[in-house]
Amino acid sequence: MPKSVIPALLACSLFASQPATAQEFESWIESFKEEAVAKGISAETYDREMQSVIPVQRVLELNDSQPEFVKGVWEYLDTAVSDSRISNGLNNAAANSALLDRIEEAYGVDKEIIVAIWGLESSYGAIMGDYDVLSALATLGYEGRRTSFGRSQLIGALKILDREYANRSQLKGSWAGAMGQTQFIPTTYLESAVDYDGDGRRDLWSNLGDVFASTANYLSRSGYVANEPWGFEVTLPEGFDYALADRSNRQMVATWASLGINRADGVPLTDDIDLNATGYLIIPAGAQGPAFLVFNNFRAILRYNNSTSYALGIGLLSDHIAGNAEPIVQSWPRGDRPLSLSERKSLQEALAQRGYNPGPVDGIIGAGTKSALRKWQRDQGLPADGYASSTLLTRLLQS
Ligand SMILES: [Ca+2]
Repeated sequence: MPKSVIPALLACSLFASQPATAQEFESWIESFKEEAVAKGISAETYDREMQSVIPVQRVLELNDSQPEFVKGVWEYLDTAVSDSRISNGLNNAAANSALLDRIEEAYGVDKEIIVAIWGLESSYGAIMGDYDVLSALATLGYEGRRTSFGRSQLIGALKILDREYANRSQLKGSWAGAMGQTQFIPTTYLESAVDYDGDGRRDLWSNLGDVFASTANYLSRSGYVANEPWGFEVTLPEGFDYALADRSNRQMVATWASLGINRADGVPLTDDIDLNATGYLIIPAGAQGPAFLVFNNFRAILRYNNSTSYALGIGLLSDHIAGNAEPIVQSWPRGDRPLSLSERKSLQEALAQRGYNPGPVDGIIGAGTKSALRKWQRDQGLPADGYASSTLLTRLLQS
């Protein structure tokens, strides 16, 4: 086989100002072969598939970008659980009800959750990404802040081809290598994708049996249990200690009930639920917004995408698809907004200047910053929710 060659035109357009870099990319593709072969990729597959791989400028740009502004969780949910996504979800669930019933039964994963993930990941198969996955992952693996991710996923993508689970022409996805109707990265695909219809292929692009079964299988492996709630909105009593609303603070339903927490829809917290089930509280927009008590299935959804907004979007959308959605009672603080990256750094600097130790000034609101913020809030007589909003920053800077 010929050595890997970057088509000259594309290489020029990408590295026009850095002619040496195209050569370096090509050399890297050649040198990476040894690692790929050591990890079980046949030399034939590597040579055949990697000769057409090219670096993708847009992938480099997206990999480098750190967004300055963040959406409020309510803005995210406006899109994630929009009227059109709900009605499309109901239509798609109805059109595939027999298949979804079989897969729900086989995997022990509620079909509404599968449909909600399908809806958020690709708008029910409409938007799957059309990057050549090998090129996108080779670009990430070559340089930048995700080389380790890019390289391991590139090996995974090559394994998919080596084992003939899918064709190269099918291997399209997002700029970060997420593929098909429920956006599996290659290693997840290898671990959890299922050939449900038994044709020898794990077709996450066009076979809905494979798509739904793979998603259910992944959730099941992540600890999902059928017929248990993902969570629901709750009301907190006057004077509640918001520091208890923390992912690490998992308590039994009976304990939360004893603290005066109720379901927002008026149903007693202890009705129709295992009192020993453990859950934690989330307040995604701080004390001014709604609170939710979430359970093990919420954590399984987080294994799909480790974002509270995402998991909440899946849970709420699934309730609509199941036909048992309750309106959110407490309103979101739409008049306020989350902090931008530079404002988050200002917050950390201001806390440090005032003797509260938020850790490094990196713009990441982690446990250290939240803890420092809560201490400052307590000293100010404010609810200690650790939520960094625009209003709070203004008040902090004036203190
Ligand atoms: Ca199949």
